Amino acid sequence: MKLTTNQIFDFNKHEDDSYESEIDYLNNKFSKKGISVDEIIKKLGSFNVAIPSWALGAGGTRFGRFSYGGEPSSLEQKLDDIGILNSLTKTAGAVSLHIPWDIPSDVNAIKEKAESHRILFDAMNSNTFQDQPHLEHTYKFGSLNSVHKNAREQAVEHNKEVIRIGKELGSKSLTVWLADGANFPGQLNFQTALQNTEDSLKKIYSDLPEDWRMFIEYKPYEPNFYSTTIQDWGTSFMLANACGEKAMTLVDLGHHLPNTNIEQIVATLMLKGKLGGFHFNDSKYGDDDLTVGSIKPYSLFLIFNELVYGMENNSQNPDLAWMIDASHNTKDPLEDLIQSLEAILIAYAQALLVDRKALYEAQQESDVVKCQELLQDAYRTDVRSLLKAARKETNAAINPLEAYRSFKVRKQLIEERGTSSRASGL
Ligand code: LRH
Ligand code: MN
Ligand code: MN
Repeated sequence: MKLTTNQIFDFNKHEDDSYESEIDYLNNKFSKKGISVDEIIKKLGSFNVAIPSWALGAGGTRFGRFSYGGEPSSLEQKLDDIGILNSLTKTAGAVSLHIPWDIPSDVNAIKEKAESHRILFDAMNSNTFQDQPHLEHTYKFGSLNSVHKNAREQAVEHNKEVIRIGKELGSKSLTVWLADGANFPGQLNFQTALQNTEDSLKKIYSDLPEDWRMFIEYKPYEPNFYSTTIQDWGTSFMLANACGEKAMTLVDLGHHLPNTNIEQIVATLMLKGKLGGFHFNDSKYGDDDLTVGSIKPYSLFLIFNELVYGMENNSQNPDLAWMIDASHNTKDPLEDLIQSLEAILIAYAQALLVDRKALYEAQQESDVVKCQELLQDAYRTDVRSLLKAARKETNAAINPLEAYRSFKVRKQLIEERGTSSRASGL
């Protein structure tokens, strides 16, 4: 199924337009501080986040998986789902594919399908954390870090193959996340594992086209519970530096130990021009992959505060690749993604409202109270009217979640695809 511009237009006609007076209020309040609400609306309208192909089906845990019905069972259908999200929000104009979960059988047909929904191919994800039926060597004890040369070579080859597929699709980046590590002390020689990883990454990097980037994702634990070879941003940063200019660190919000100051990591990486990409999600305990902004919205705001500062001040850091990396068991996956997109834009809008000039002055005077007040003044502003205005201007649905429900999208998807279709992925 596909949502048409006319359907969205008709939906918007019946929406309450009282948000416009809220914008007048915000305009009044913030123009006095030299902050243009119109500029913010423009920035929100042009913000785009890639949707991971594995978030379109119901996720699961090792204890079970509960299907939602109407799940996409092919890459084409996944693109159709993202098309729906993009028509509703105009913020989801890209997909991030995972190979081999999403190997296109007919590249041209996939490209055509993506074009018909105006979807671009964002970062390609390689997968050396699972064995595949046709593979000769197992990744049970590691891939790029393996003590077995054959497994390392196979994993390097796989990443090169992902680059080849990505080139055909028009992608410009590769994300490498490794599960490599150890479950028990003594299992691995840490130094050899790190050195093998570096050498393998350099081999992959040598195949990277000039206009591509390679993102190195870190994670402290899971599936290995004693050590992970690329465990933190420092290790990723070090490896990216060893590879070269086109290699950068990717921050996944769920890949930190509790209470890690992620916003400070963002600031450090942007200062050094090495923040490449972002995986948005939220968590209470570990890599929970919950809906963005559902647990710690203030942290998300503080992270965006650093991202906005970096985007305005760090020309040494290239444009960031934004992606959602969330999936779970109990919500309609498309509704969940709409909520995540909303939370991202809210945090972004609030960060754009920070009075940076006043903050700079308060910092120079070490006025700690004022500094906090300035950040919280932005955070406590209800910016949802700005999102609505941005959506109206881009011909998206003013209220995407309501529109999704009023169009009965899930019901139609279930009618088309059945209740037992199964999306590939986690
Ligand atoms: C690992 C991860 C990584 C994978 C995805 C499926 O936890 O965040 O980005 O590619 O999940
Ligand atoms: Mn991730
Ligand atoms: Mn993860």
